[in-house]
Amino acid sequence: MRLPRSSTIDLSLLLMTPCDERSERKLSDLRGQFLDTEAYERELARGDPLLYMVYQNLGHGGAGELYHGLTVLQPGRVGCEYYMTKGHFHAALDTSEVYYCLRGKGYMLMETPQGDTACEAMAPGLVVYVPGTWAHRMVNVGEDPLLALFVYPGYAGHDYGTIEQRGFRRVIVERTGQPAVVDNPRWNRQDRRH
Ligand code: S6P
Ligand code: ZN
Repeated sequence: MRLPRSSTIDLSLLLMTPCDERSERKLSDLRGQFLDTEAYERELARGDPLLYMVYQNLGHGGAGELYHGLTVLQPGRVGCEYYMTKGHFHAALDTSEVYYCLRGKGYMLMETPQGDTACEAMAPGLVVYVPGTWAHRMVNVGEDPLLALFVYPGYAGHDYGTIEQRGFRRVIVERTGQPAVVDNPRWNRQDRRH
């Protein structure tokens, strides 16, 4: 039997507790995604910084279940490109996701397999709806950690391979002190792998 439960999100300690799974991604996990490869190697040589933590409550992936949790994305840049999450399509392509921003300042970059793109602001109180078929990636353009609660169907699964290979069509870089959404010159349009 599935039992009701609650967790606490602590906006100062930057965590959700209790949770079923806690995972972290470091700069080395995003190899090939940042535009400035020299800056990437330089940062990596300095010590492979933590980019983000994900706290999740899971289940058995059955129809009707909602997985949910907290993403904590650190501030920083590789060259002029802001820290971001790896980004993915859902393996069950048509599954959607809701993000509720709790702290920080950033954007949700999104794109479809056909290459349509969208970008929604993330700031405390803003809710971003990611419809099915849209790949999604959080980008932190602020000085503080970017925190967001997320909820998605338990059977969604993740396709990371497509983004690893083609990147996102748009990237967010700092231009004269401001974030700018620009075309990714290395974006490699190809069909989704799965
Ligand atoms: C899962 C949901 C989030 C992300 C998290 C980290 O569908 O979108 O839990 O997993 O924000 O991003 P990523 O791209 O490394 O999974
Ligand atoms: Zn997702």
